[in-house]
Amino acid sequence: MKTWWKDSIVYQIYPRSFQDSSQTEFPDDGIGDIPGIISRLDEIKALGANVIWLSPVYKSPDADNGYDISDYCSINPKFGTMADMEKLFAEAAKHGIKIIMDLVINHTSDEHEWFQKSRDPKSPYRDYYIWRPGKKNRPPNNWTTFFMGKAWEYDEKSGEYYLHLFDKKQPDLNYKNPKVIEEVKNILRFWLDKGAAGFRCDVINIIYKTSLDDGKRNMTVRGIEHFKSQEGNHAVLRELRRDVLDKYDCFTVGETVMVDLAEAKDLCDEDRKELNMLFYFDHLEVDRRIAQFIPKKFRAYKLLNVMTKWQQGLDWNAVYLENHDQARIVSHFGAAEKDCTDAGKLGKYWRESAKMLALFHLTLRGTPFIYQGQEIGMTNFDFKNINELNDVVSHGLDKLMKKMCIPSFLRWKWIKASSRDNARTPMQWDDSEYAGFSKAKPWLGVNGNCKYINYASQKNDKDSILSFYKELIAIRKNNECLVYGDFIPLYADNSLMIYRRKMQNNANNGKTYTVALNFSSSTVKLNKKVSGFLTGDLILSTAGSSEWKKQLLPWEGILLRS
Ligand code: TEU
Repeated sequence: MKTWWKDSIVYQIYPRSFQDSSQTEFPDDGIGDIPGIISRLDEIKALGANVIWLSPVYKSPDADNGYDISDYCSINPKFGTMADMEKLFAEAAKHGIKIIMDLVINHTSDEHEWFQKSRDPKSPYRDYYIWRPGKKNRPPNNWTTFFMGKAWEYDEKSGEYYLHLFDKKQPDLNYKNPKVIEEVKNILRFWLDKGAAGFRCDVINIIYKTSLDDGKRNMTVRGIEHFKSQEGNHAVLRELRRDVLDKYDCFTVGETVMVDLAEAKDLCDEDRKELNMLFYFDHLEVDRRIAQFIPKKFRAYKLLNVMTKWQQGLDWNAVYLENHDQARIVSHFGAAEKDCTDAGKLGKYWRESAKMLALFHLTLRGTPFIYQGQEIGMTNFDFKNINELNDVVSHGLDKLMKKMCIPSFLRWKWIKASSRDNARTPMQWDDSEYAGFSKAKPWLGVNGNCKYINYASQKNDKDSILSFYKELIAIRKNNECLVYGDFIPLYADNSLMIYRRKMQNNANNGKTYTVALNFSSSTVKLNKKVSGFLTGDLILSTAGSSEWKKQLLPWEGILLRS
């Protein structure tokens, strides 16, 4: 079934790093803010996006940059006021842009009033969280967190431990308590009534803890079998949908950790009425071991296999290559730093590979989510050591690896490739000292390559990555086959990938689109068998080729229509 959110292009904003302004209580403080976002709505519209996913702007002590919320219905003064937020909804609407909010309800901040009250064992808020006595001076069970280390923290005042699956400043809420679900419903209503068009739901498949028994041995998160995609979790989602979400014209996209296809199908099956779509991680882990930390060789056929599984397995996909937790895609799958002839500068095929990845992203079936800076090919950061990083996960990982006696050069190599700060450096608007992001020194270092990679230099350049994104988004908007068509894999090897998009029952006048992508720095000559898949007219080439010559240039991608 067609709906507006399936036809949409979503743009994710990480407010802290998007645009600073002089118009908050903390003017020009090197931290992005809501008035800053308002000042950039023209750019978002010009890209062709019509929905913004806003990472958290709520009141927060910022132990995890806003993913630790201390008041769901007020705005962090660093970002502005509720009046600024209301203005953002109104101004965005004038630009034809809707906004979805980040819903972080697995946990709150330990500074949330509910948690502070719950520290008193007699408080009616006690059961909002998961408190348990220790076992002979040890935590209640052997679970570990997503951020490394034990999942329980002892609280002197309470004389008991509380559960936290992320940082110790992020205590988990108790979804066996109906009062917690009622509180969440009120939060949903509050934002929907203000004009939100839906929610991106943080770690939404782990909110319900069925039991607190010890977990099995596990290299990543111990205990996960007791809280991943549990029946109770499905029930909570159905209740939120039935009592609140279905009464508004809105959608939800769930962030689902370590989700498998069967779980995902249940979570976003239209008939079950839980989520509308979800983010999975498999495709970004095809060249990583042990979740996402240790790199291994990229193989295009592995990526095509994973994409085929999800594209065909789910009725509707949320398609993304970047977010605020991931490495920049042009550094990860692309060639931002490869074949570099001049130390400190960009790889020879930075631009080509960024365009090729755009072609990949925007020819998948589903709703595309573009992360700020992706549209200009922003790369991983250029920090020199761990002290320049802010991310709690990078610091936790460094500590853990130190304990395991992993040498410092290896620790840095792995953290460099996977750190969440890769995505969090300030948006590069121009080539000035702070990249046009702020007048003051930003909260996190600006990438030195803002001299070459910035919005201003790409805006009027027909060959830029930005122009390519705009062109492709426009093509996609006018061709429903690129949005709704089936995904059909045709061929892949170590570096080449070919697939087709085709409407069912020959709708769209039987037209199909075929995409061929070269994930390598070599020209690939295509033999008869492979070039046989590539039929039709050349619509677009990332290398600007005007005809199709049975070969793909380094990092070239082509789109054919037949
Ligand atoms: O992320 C969930 C999550 O699993 C990731 O944090 C993952 O563990 C991490 O990226 C490993 O590098 C969500 C948010 O997107 C993230 O920013 C928050 O820190 C986290 O939840 C807790 O709210």
